Amino acid sequence: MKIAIVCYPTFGGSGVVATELGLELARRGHEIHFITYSQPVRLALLNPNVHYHEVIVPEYPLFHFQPYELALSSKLVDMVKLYQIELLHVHYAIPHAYAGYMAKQMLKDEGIDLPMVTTLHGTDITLVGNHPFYKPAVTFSINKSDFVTSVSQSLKDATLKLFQIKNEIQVIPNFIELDKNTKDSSTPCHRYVMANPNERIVTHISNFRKVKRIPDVIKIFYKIQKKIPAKLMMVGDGPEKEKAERLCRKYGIEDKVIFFGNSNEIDKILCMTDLFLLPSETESFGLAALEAMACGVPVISSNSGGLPEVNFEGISGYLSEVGHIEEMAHNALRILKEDAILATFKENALLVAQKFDIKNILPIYEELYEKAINIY
Ligand code: GMT
Repeated sequence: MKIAIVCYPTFGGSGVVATELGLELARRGHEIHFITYSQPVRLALLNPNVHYHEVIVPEYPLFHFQPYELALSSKLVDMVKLYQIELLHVHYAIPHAYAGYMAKQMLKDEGIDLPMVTTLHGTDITLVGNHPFYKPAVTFSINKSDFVTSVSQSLKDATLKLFQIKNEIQVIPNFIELDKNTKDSSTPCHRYVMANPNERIVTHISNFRKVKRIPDVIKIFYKIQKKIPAKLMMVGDGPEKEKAERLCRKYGIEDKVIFFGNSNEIDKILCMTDLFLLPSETESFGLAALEAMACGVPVISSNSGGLPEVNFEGISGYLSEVGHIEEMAHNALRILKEDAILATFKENALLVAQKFDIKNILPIYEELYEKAINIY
């Protein structure tokens, strides 16, 4: 199949999922065209089936806001015609589903009809899309998509509750390439660089937005390191990072917390990690938690959104009510204190992650694409 994938190219989960999906589809022989404003961070163009087309938005002083949707839909039209693309798969409703619909309409005018699949990722529904200024356009573009998927049951429920949706929403969970971890396991894990042998390593990875509750991460770690020797690795960048650094100084733990910024070497960081913290206000899925689990790292998370669909209570980690720092720290210590308990949680985390192996999830997307193309 010839498929155009529209996504955000940044470190966010939706872009990562879209990129990994496209790369795996390309490995399976499909022709994949990524269409976005810069090369997706995890995109390796080493496969002849992978193409990347940059959406360029010319700057014009009249525009206070440059019209990205217009440039994207025009690019989609051009690329569909040039490469005879058979299907559009847009990740994140805003503004991708809207631009995709416009492209479809323009193409229809030229006698080209192709299906569009929209995948909802989370904040496009729960935070941004739900804003009254966007809601009518988001509702419209979801309803005009030929097929709609959501990354968790929880996100599906939220979408149906918040929007007037006429379409079926198919839940297709996010996935992980487990083979990659086995392939890379020959790379040595330089744990000794980050911590002393007696120290546990706790990690958080995110875009440091408010929804991630970064101060909770620091507060939970503060309680952990009071009881056992430990280090905290904070990976990612975003608006809450500076506040987090200040909080570490306030608690006097700055020498135990390492801020890495954005990294392309998540696997190398996770291989050293004993415990992953994700105390978010909400997560439609929590891809970062799954990535940790795939490296055999148990997770302490909040019990909100799609997290209970990924992190299994008492098995791959523990879940607490949002903001329940005391309980999260207590559960973290339950996992970290004894080697044998930690080893069991690590094993279980990996077992749960296997449920989300890309090998199980990709055929579901392929089946959906085939159905969509055959209908058209
Ligand atoms: O977590 C973020 O703020 C980034 C956001 C995104 O759009 O990239 O992540 C969302 O999509 C991910 C991939 O499907 C999910 O794993 C995240 O849980 C979801 N984030 C939220 O719902 C807050």
